[in-house]
Amino acid sequence: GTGKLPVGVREKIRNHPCYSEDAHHHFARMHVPVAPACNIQCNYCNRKYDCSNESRPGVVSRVLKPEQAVRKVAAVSQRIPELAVVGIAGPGDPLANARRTLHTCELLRESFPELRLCLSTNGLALPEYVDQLCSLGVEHVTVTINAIDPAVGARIHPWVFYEHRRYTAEQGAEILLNQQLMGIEQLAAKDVLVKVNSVLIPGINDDHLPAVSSAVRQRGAFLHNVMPLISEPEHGTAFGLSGQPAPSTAELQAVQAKCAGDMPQMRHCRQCRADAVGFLGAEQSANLTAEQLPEEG
Ligand code: CLF
Ligand code: SF4
Repeated sequence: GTGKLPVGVREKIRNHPCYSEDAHHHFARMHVPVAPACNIQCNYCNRKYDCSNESRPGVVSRVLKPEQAVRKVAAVSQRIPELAVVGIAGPGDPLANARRTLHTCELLRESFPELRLCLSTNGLALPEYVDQLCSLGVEHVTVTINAIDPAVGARIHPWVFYEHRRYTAEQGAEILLNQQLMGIEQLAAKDVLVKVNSVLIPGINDDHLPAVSSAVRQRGAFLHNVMPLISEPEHGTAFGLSGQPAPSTAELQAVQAKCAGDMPQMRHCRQCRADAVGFLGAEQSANLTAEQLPEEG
């Protein structure tokens, strides 16, 4: 749990439904899907669906323009007064769409200064944007890190697109890893609360995630969220087609328990869609779709 954290941090996570398990019954979050593109390839991703780092397969999120996102936040905050956090989590990578993402943050900061801004990224472009994210008041960032060894990373991320060219295999995985770790350190130095998500992929990184946990804790992340691979053929490409199994609940819990020696674990993640709205896991408010919300105004 998060009980051992310093008072200042506890205050900052008090009403964030993902960062505080206690908060998730009382405070709601919403995602605005403003980020369609991605700058890496994950073997568990199908670009037709939402970024699997933070989401599950289903209906494709309709991408919103920044101004539409602000209107949606206005509509949701009227319906759900407990709305505390607005996150940008896809359907691609928020920082591979930096202009749209930063503009959305800017508009939200102006219109809804009381809402917390949250971002989830694969981390490849993170060091480039740390300063801007901080000056826009983004207080929470999630970085998805599935491996701390490029040899393991290369089995999960076959390529990254970095500084105008594509890097494959271990070379790509190493660039991704270095960028992720640098980004975490920079954010932590600026008191941004960094959570790390890891997708548990049996046979690929299950034994390896405790090492990920201790490495990211050393860099200043303070919460680790080990999420199960969603093994549905339409969701994954390489893994899905080769029949890569999803972990059982027992396997997931065993890995979370091993990682818990190093840092607090999130165990209430719902693997939200990039357009999720409402309380985590509360069926009555679960995920109003864009279609249920007014298009304008
Ligand atoms: Fe969204 Fe993610 Fe922010 Fe939460 S979700 S960007 S940290 S506001 Fe939360 Fe959903 Fe799990 Fe993400 S339950 S998938 S951890
Ligand atoms: Fe897909 Fe997200 Fe990975 Fe990009 S970071 S390839 S959108 S799962």
